[in-house]
Amino acid sequence: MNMTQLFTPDSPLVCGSAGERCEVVKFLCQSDTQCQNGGTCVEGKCVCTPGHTGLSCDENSPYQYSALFQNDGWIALPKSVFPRSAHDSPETIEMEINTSSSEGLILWQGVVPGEHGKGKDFISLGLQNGHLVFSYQLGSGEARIRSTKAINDGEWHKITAARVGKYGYIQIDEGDKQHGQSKGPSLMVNTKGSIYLGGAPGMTAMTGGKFSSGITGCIRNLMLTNARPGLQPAQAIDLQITPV
Ligand SMILES: [Ca+2]
Repeated sequence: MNMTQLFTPDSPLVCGSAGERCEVVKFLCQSDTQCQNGGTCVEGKCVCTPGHTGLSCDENSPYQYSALFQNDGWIALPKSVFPRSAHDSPETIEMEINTSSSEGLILWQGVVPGEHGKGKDFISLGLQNGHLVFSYQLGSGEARIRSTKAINDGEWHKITAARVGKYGYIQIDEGDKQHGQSKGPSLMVNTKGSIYLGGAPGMTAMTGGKFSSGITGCIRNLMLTNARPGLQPAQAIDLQITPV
């Protein structure tokens, strides 16, 4: 590694009571230039770009941050990758997508396979007539937020979908945000199922008839974050994660 090793007197180490100096060798970055391959230095820690890992982002990552979907193929991610805490903590879905599909399921979390999803809590991203639709049901009525522009032009687009309780918005490529909200008093999304990308098993039943096809295209750099104190900066999710 081509970097400075810093001594950090305030690192979390149990020290003796005799007042001896307690030090541990630990890498702490101080600027982005210490993080290789385009990584950024956030609070002393290198946050690596996709495909790189290690304390200074100098190692190639064994993880897969992009996936190609076709013929109703899908990926299941364990629900633990998207933890939910309080009803008032913001949760954010970010990804880049490249598709020519006009209709289809991009992301779904709701019931477990075999259960019918009609009327049950869910959170979803999909395409309708080429437009992105962010939809969720918290228990007392759905929210449906649709992008003003179509995104199925075969180019890469960055998608952000965020929600705090019943209030949500979507944003495409740093453009204007479209806001919306769900009805009624419910604030929590209560979902037991895995997070499905690109499609889902038994899609029509699972989605309560909302989707009958997946998308054809690529998704990369998926990030699912739930703001809680002490949460690390967002990292892209490994799309080779073992299905559950
Ligand atoms: Ca609920």
